[in-house]
Order: sequence, then structure tokens, then C-alpha cells
Amino acid sequence: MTQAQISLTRFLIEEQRAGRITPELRLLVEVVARACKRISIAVGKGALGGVLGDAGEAGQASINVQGEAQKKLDVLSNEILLEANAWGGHLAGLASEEMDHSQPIPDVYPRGNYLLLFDPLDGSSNIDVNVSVGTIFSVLRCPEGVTTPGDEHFLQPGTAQVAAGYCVYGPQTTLVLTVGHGTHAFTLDREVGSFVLTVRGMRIPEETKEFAVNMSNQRFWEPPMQAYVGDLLRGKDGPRGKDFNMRWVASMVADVHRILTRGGIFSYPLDSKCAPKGGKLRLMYEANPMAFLVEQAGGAASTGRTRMLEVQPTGLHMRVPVFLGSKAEVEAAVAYHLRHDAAA
Ligand code: P6P
Repeated sequence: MTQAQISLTRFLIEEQRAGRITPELRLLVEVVARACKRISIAVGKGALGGVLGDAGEAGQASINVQGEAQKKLDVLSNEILLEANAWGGHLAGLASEEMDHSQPIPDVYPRGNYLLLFDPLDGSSNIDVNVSVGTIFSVLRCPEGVTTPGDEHFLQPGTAQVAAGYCVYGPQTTLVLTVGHGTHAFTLDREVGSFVLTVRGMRIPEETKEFAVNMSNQRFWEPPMQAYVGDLLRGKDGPRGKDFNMRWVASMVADVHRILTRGGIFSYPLDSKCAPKGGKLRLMYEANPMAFLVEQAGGAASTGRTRMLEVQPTGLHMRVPVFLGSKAEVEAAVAYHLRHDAAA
């Protein structure tokens, strides 16, 4: 008899039965997963769904809080997640890459004990060229006694996350989730419409020969990053003693999924263009959830100098430099930065 498929619902019920998640958190993950299914359908329609291209009226681009032109699917994905999470009673508030500030759950609905942060559609510049994109989410507890959370209540370090995940909309639609006990992958069975457990306990190999970075920024990097990547490119003729391969999808979800699946190091370091903002990628709904998933899979995540999950947020849209993936390789990259700082 073939092994019974374990659905996301069954997995979450078993996590709850084992006392690893609360009924509210189980509902939260189910609701987010259901929203991701709807986003997957919209993304999959592409031009047929009339949702490609930039948002905004008649030639007037719609710009989000990041200063980025919003795609129609960015706006749609954000709306799907807001609507799905409003009425369930599991959340006190939510925050999105697409919204200037966090929002308490409307007071027409009951409020719960969790805070949800998300990037509704990461990598959206890839949508119009049919490259994988994804949704990233992070779950925090609402501080005790706070019934109407404001931005300041979301500013918790990554170690405070109770769950995190992403859904990658690629050849498969795959939800990758941690509730603090390993990182697990669920692939969408489109015929049934449910996520099925396909990898229990993803593990990132400690070592790697593959790095992911946007090389076009090389001339803008800090000296330690120049030195680190320069040695990767020297391969077995250089101090690393092995040749490396490179990948760059320019969709964090796709690059991180590859690393969780076969190892590697992903980096979006400081460069002189993004340094004034603190980096390119956002801490609260990109770097922290990915760092939680990667650490739960045996990898490491750093700003290049500090463990990512220990960064104290100073703002909802705070940006950070990111190094994550195979533990030994992240440690090697960090060593270049710490040696540089020590010599300064
Ligand atoms: P660049 C997508 O816009 C994103 O936020 C991440 O998903 C991705 O890793 C990065 O930016 C790509 O940046 O500068 O290579 O286009």
C-alpha cells in the first residue's frame, strides 16, 4: 500500500497534538496557505488574467513605500492576504511590504494573539518574464496586553518568530514552513487543491560550491565582499581550493528554495548604492523569515557581521545586508568581514 499522503492540514494537526503549535497558529498557517493558493492561481494565469504589468492608472505608475513601482499582482496579492486574514480571529495585526504602516485587524472582527508580516509577492519584477516569484511571511506574538498593535509592537528580533515560510510560484507551487521544529516542504496538488508534505526536515549541506549574488554590483561592494567573491572566482587556484558555480534568479524566494534544496550561499551585501538605506532586502518580512527557515534546516544567516535573527529592528521596513545558506560558507563570508573590520 502506498504511504498515505500527509496534507498540510494533517501535518498542522499533528504539530498541534504534539503541543508544538496552538490552535490559533494552526488556523493562521492554514489561512496563509489558502491565500497562497489563490495567489498561485492569479500568477499562473499571467497575461490571460489581465494582471501583468504595472499597477496604477493610465500611465501613472503606483509607487509603494519602498519607492518601487508596484505590479498589478503585487497589489492583488496584498489584497488577497489582507482579506484572508481579517475575519479568522487569529491575528491582532498585520504588516506588509506594500503598506506604509501595520494595520490592526478591523474591530468588526475578533482579534487574536499573533502578528503577521509578509512580502505578498517577492521578486515581482520577474513576473512579466515568467520567472518564479513568491510570497514570504513571518509570524510574531502580539505583546501581552496589547489589543491594538502599532508598528512598534512588530519590532521584535527574528528569534521571536513563532513561524515563518514562503510559497514559491514556479514549475511547482511549494510552501516551505517552519514552526520552530525543522523546515518542511509542501507541494500543491492542483487536482485536489491541497498542499502535500513532500520533504519532512529539509537539510542544507554544510559545504557548498555554489554562490548567488548580483555580480553587476561588484564595483560598489565593501572591500571584504570584493575579497570574498574574488577568492570564490579564483576557484581551486585561489585560497578556497575549489571551483565555484554561480546562480542569480533575482527572486529571493527562488534562490533560497534552491539553497534549501541543494545548498549554496545567497548574498545581497551592502553596496555604495543601497548602503545609505542599510541594504536592499528588508529585515522583517524577507531576511528574518528566510533566516529562521535556513537555521531550522541546519544553515546560517548573517548580516555579514551579526547573526540575522539577533538584529534588533528599528523600523518596519528596515533593510539589512544578507548572507544565508550553507553554514560553513556563511561563516567563511563572515570571517572576511570580521577580519576586515578588525584590521580597520
Ligand atoms: P536585484 C526582488 O526585487 C528582490 O527584493 C529579491 O527578491 C531579490 O533577491 C533581489 O531583490 C534582486 O535584486 O538588484 O538583483 O534586482
